[in-house]
Amino acid sequence: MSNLQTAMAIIISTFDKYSGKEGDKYTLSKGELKELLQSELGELLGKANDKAAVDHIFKDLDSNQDNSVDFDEYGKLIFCLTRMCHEYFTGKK
Ligand SMILES: [Ca+2]
Repeated sequence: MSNLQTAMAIIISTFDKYSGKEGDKYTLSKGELKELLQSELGELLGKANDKAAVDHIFKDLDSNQDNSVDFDEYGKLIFCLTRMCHEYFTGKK
């Protein structure tokens, strides 16, 4: 598998790992999102421990406001973080 295919597989399996914990197994509840952010992105986000920050991220991602983060909405998180890293590494910002 190419690196990109590996990355996609990881993005999918990470979603599944947390979305299956409680309630609807195809979406992330706020608790599940919080756990994902802390366990998988803690170093990158730093303040994911901050409840207000988690609330803010959750609200931003939940664009259809059904109080859960589905795979499309999770995709936005991944893309935003990837773009942030890209800007960081290319020195654009
Ligand atoms: Ca949603």
